[in-house]
Amino acid sequence: MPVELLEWMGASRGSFLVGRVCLDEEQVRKSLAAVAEDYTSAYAEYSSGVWQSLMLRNQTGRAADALSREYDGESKVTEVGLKAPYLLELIDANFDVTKLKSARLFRTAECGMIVGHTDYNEFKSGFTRVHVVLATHAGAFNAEDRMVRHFRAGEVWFLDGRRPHSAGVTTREERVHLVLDFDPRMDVRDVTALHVLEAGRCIVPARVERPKVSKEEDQALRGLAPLLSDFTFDSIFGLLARLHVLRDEPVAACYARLERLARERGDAALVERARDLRRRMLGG
Ligand code: YCP
Ligand code: CO
Repeated sequence: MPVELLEWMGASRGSFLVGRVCLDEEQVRKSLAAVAEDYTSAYAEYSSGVWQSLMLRNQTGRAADALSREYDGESKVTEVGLKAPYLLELIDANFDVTKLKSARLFRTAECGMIVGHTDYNEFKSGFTRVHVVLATHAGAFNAEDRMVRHFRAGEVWFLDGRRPHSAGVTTREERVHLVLDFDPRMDVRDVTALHVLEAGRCIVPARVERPKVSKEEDQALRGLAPLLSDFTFDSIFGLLARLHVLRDEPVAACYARLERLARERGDAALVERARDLRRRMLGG
């Protein structure tokens, strides 16, 4: 493998706003309604509450192949993709579909989220990943490292999956992203149409500022240790996993907090369960 490619693969640039697409809101609404029953539970182990995905294009053209895959060659439209022609056209009009490996919808609602994780741990190279915001509202967030952002409708983002990140909604209302995985050797700017890059030039990303965790809050969270058990594990983790959305701390801090509670509880099996969860979400 050429040195440049190796270096590039190891490099992590952080996510950034790439551009903007024009959306026909009525058409978006129709497409999302047409596929509303087709979401799968793929990657449910990463979710806390409602977070779902579905395949519009992938290697096989079968939506039931709901996990992402590295492969050579071009993607095929799935039977679910055929129900949302506007979204297929949106992709064709704004991106280089010949370099596209998959097109998915990521949906989150009902105060659900995808918890802090890194992508591509199971892959050799991963992908050049782009998010296009189709339907959103003020309660939708995308977090990365110590930063929380609000992505607006039509915005096109390069998502750096190698940094710990989370996403979700703080209200019941749904948020849907179109997620495009391109050949990892491609730079995001080379798979995105010029008019999309141009349209994004003057957009200032929306950041969400949060107060620090207060001493009282920190103590209250640590006070949960006696209540931690197999029974409460997911519920307590669900709270810790949401903390960085409300308070200024890194996405990945939830795992250290959870492990600390398990240690204070004095339960070796719970400590191992916390460590195992961290490894599965963050890799390594
Ligand atoms: C993926 N990674 O990269 C998945 C999506 C979170 C983990 C869900 O396709
Ligand atoms: Co991810």
